[in-house]
Amino acid sequence: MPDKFYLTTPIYYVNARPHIGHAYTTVAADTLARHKRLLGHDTYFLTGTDEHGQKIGRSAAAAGIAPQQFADEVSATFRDLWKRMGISYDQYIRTTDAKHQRGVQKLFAALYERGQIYLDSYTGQYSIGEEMFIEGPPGTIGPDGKPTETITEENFYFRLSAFQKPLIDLIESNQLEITPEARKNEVLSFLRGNIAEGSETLLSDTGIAYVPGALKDLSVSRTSFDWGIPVPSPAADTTEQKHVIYVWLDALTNYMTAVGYGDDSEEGREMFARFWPADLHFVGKEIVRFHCVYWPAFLLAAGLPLPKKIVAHGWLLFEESKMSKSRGNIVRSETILDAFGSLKPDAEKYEQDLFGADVLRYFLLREISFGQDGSFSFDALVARYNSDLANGYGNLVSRTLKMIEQNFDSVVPESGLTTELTADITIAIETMRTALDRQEFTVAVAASAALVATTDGYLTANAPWKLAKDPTQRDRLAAVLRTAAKAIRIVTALLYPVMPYTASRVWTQLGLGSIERAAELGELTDLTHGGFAPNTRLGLLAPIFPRAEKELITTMNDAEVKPPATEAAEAEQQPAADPNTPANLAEGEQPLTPLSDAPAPAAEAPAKPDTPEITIDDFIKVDLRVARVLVAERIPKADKLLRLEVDLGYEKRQILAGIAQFYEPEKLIGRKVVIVANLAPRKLRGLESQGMIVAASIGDGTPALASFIEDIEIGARLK
Ligand code: ME8
Repeated sequence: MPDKFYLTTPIYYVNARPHIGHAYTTVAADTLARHKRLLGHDTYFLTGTDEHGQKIGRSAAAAGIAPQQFADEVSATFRDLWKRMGISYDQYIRTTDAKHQRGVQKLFAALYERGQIYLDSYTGQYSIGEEMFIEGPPGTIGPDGKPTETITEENFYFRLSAFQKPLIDLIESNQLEITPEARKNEVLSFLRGNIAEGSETLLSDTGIAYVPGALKDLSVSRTSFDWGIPVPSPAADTTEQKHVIYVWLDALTNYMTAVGYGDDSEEGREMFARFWPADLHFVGKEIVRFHCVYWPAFLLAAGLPLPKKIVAHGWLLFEESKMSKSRGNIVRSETILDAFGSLKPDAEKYEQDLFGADVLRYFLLREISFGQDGSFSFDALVARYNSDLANGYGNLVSRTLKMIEQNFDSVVPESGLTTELTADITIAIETMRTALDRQEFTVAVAASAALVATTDGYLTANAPWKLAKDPTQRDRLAAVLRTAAKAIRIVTALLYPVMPYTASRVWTQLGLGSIERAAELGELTDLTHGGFAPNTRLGLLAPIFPRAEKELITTMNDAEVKPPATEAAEAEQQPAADPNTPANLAEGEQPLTPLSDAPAPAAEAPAKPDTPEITIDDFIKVDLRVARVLVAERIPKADKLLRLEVDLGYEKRQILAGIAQFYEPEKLIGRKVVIVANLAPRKLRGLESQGMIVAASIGDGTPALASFIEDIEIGARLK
């Protein structure tokens, strides 16, 4: 009996309705859940909504309704969408559920009783969007691109600092597995701290140096608002103020409360023993730190088992930047369900939705390399649909089945089963299943597309339409069509976790009945066995993937009404730029005069600089452009340099910047910067630097990267 498999998506904030970024994670998890169920695992798939915290409280206030009602309404839009899309979750958890709140209070109390939480007071800069304290002067621009607010709070603190080495050891040894590797390294580099010249270091179990004390204790309660779970006794009895539990401690705990933590009934205890620890948490890359540092630390501190694996995917970009409501570059899944559903005018509404959902599922998993950022566009969606599904899989199914209908009276021919394509089929099964087990969705779906292409090639090479005209070739015709039908059966079973609705339609047309039933009976577990029973009669044939015309692109574009820029009320996750540590410049380079409105530290007025006057013609020679950091990494043996790859929209560049002592590379990824784009290239440490990053020089020369409050598109020129 295969093991149990418990997998989760992040629980989504209810400050805004879902967009296809949320669908992306959910679809990936749903596909994996279906795959695991097919293989017979005792699978449990959890999703839900994150409903507490200041961000939600403020959104509710802006909407003029009570937070609970606001959460109810937005949470329902997620559930409704998942229903339309046929998402097969086993539980939809809400952090306002009473059982969740009980579980969170139980964890808080357990941590307090174990001495892992203590009371202290703190004044600092608080990012409302990120729900976290940030180091920096007042008005620092937070990771969400908005100024922080000064907040003094008496808070409960969690002894996160005590878990620096245990976490490093667990992650380095893969007991806590993090993929992809880049995300694992990002977490490790955060945990190890900034190793500067002369800093005191210790060694992890695998012999890697880290800076002790780099991981600070974490504030885990708030008093400035009350939309959250109250801190329970006995901790609550030690303070006059009313504290609510930090929203991330609340939210992360959902993964346990969903499976019985905090439910002391026999049923609750059994469920917890059956499913905890989670086998896999899917997350977007911006919330890796919460899942790979805070969450395991809370669990270690409470003496509970850790999740086995955290898989972080990249971002869906639309019009070059991360899809988010505040940027107005949102694509809703509903737009795609409606548009593709319209290709099936005779189907019931729920079937139109499931069909549209399958198209979206296929596209997201096939087109966007899992783990990396990928651009979404309606053009690409329609192009991929037509090439892979209408012309590829759909056409293969319809031409094979039509020939069986015409030549064998709709009965899958029995004679002449050949061994042709057997090797290709075996490879497709192995590649697809191994890739799904590794969450390499792109590889998995490509394997099914490869088998479609091979089978198509097989038909073209054997030209059954010619064989059909020659009565002496009847056996050969039977063999060719049976072989093709066999390959289609396998492709369809393989695609079932990816496109459950269309796979079930093809399965019926193949005369195999209900694929859901076959799956339940375990008939899809070992695909090398089984097949067509004698005299299998095809079902009713009908086109599966009608061709999509160009107008569909216009329809979808028109459906996405862009909100005005002022509707930028929503805070969304960004790669955490470090607001405390501005920075830049290649080694030895002079910083330019500040070009951004980055806040200068409060100090006496600076002396007027004695720089020579230039004309506008001189200035215009400097080509300053906005670029996005795609890659940021340290350079071995160069303490000060970071190697960056930036995207200017029209091209990508490598830039070496002397900011390694001020910025952690992973915090720069995704950030927009200003570069001098027409600076002559030069070599530093054997690497070519193709430009320079612009920064203000503050205090004793600490650089602060130029940035904008507005969302500027990459490639934009500063003049
Ligand atoms: O972070 N591309 O909720 P959230 C890809 N409540 N994935 C995207 C995306 C995009 N453009 N936009 C969103 C939270 N996502 C917390 C989580 S978990 C204990 C608490 C997906 O509503 C992706 O999975 O901001 C990302 O991590 C998640 O939605 C963020 O959802």
